[in-house]
Amino acid sequence: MTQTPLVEQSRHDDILVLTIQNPPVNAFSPGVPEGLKAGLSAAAADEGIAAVVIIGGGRTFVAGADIKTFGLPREQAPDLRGTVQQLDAFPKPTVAALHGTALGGGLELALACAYRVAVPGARLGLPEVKLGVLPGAGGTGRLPRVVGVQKALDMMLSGTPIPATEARELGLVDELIEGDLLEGAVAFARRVAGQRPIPRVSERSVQGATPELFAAAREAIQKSHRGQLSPALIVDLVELAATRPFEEGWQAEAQKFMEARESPQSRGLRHIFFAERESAKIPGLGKDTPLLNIRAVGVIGAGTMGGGIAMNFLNAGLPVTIVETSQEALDRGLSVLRRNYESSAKKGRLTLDEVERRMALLTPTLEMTDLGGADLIIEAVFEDMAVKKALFTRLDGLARDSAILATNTSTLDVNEIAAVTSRPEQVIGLHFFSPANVMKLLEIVRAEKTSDTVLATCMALARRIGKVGVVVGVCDGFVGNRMVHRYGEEARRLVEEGASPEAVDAAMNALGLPMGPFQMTDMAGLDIGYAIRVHRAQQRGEPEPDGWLDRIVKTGRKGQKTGGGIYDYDDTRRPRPNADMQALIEAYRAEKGVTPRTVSADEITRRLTGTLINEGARILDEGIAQRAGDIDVIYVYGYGFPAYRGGPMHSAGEQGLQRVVEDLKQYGHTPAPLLERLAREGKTFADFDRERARG
Ligand code: 3H9
Repeated sequence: MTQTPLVEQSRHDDILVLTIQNPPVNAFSPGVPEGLKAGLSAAAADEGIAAVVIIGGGRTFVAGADIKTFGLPREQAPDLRGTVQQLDAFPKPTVAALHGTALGGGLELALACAYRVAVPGARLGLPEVKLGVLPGAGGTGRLPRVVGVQKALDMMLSGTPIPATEARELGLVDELIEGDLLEGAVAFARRVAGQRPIPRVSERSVQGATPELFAAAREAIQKSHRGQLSPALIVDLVELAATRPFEEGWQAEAQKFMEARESPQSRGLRHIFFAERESAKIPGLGKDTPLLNIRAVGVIGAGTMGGGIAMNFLNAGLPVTIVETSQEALDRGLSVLRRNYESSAKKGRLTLDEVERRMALLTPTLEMTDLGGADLIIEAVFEDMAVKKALFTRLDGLARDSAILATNTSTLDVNEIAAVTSRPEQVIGLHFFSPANVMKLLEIVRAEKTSDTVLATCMALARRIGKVGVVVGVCDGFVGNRMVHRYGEEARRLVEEGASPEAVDAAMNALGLPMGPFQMTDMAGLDIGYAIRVHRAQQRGEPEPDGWLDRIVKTGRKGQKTGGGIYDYDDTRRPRPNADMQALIEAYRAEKGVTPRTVSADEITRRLTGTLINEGARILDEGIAQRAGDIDVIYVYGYGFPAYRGGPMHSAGEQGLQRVVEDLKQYGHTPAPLLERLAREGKTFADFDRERARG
């Protein structure tokens, strides 16, 4: 029988098994459809074959279409739809045998088979929405025919896979196989081989469709997927599936899939998908770098940051010793932590038993010496170099020799901190983002002497606690805060020139950021940014900062925590303009002789993203970030930059770098040399990443 290298054919008496061998995730790459079609044709022609089993080799069934081929012209894309059609019309029973993940095109392939069997640990889903596309190989038509409209919409709009056990209850899986999957699937195929008619999902009717349900789904996605294209297309297609013949939906789906695939939103989301995976790779750090075993963690400081950091490890089942300087601060920290868990339990995300299990892993103490058993100690104390140095000197004396000493500083020089210890190779920055138990980003700050083992251990640990770890170099603010600092400056300038804080925030909200710069400032606390500006001015020998925002801080309004800052807040924490603050801004402009002008939303977004891109280019050039993609990952996971715009550096490519350069010049900024060079050469930051990877 003809075989392609990606699909193996093997005969088990009267059953033909087609094994997809395309590691690591058996994506539907070129060669897979050819192999499957050849196998199916062979099975159809061979009278000795009664049924076909399709299974994935290695760790998983098919994890979907090959996303790398999404940039190819339509004619060159692997023919998943053709394969699905061949399966749907196949004259003999077909059985999809699922393990690992059956995702996207993988599940669509399985849905086109007559039967599906799975190991209990398998997961099934249609995650296309996360890539800005929609199920494009019959998923929008077939899934509602099996699990009903509501469940199908839930699965497609969330993109979250369901366990095989649930899929069995829903009828999406016909049988769970407890033992060897291949053996079980072949036995199942033999049992159903003679059954006629062959069940075909496309011939079923759709249950549970009402106009109200679709109206509710459309309303819900306005909130959950604000500004995104593909969720609305998914709802339209499921409605079509529910109200029109299967064939009509199938044709419309092909067209809408291509529309979504070609969209800038899908390009942005695909970029982030690959950039996130790329960011886990550190040039020069071999896969065989030995790792330290982290069995117990110490956290210094039980404030908002320390408590949030501790929760990450407790959630992952790691014991944490948390240290404070006073009983009162310790008690307060612990009660906040408990309240956080209890509120998760109220929302049904945790059981009360689990709350207790996690709390039991926590040891509160006032004694620093109790950290002697920890393999990793993270400090989250006041942002002051003298305080940190004294602390690290002390830690060096009491921590076990192999322990990693980490600082959660967001601005200070990690090299300087490391230098006070006798083990600078064990010192690293672990910069969590607030709220630390929620935000997915972890900037892993590699200091000059940080060892490969410590770095690799921290990267692995990030994964273990569900964070996206991105390696950055030492500089003031590292990547994220250094860029946000410039962004904040530009936002304040916009207000000075005439824009209202509300207009600035609204423009960024419209771009897809959940918070604009001033909403963010009010949440973080105005005093935090002010302290940094004072510190910088002192360092540079400049006069005390006295911008309009500094003046607001001096009125005592520090943001949400004092009930108001730039804005007022009601119980729902919705910002409302405050007349006194508006008057303060107007008086400031008058004092500076500024005649306020109208600033358009377009100018606001261009200037703010432009400053991010410009600082990002400098960071990249200096090697503080390894790749532009890393910067994008930082901005998406740490600052809420919409993933469907692919992060600031990717968005620069979408706009054209030349335009970014022109904008910067128009508004009085000097473009970074790297940005200017790439713009001149007609390149993007992705080109730069490729250049750097080639060395
Ligand atoms: C679709 O199916 C469209 C159809 O409806 C219609 C078509 C007409 N393609 O994540 P990992 C790579 S849309 C290409 O680190 P894990 C990944 O880049 C698709 N490559 O492993 C990485 O490469 P590298 C719907 C892919 O165990 C390596 O595999 N499907 C794909 O943590 C390992 O990945 C999805 O959206 C792919 N589809 O997680 C599923 N998937 O080693 C997307 C992975 O070079 N994938 N790679 O860095 C995932 O969610 C996770 O990768 C998965 C494994 C859960 C499968």
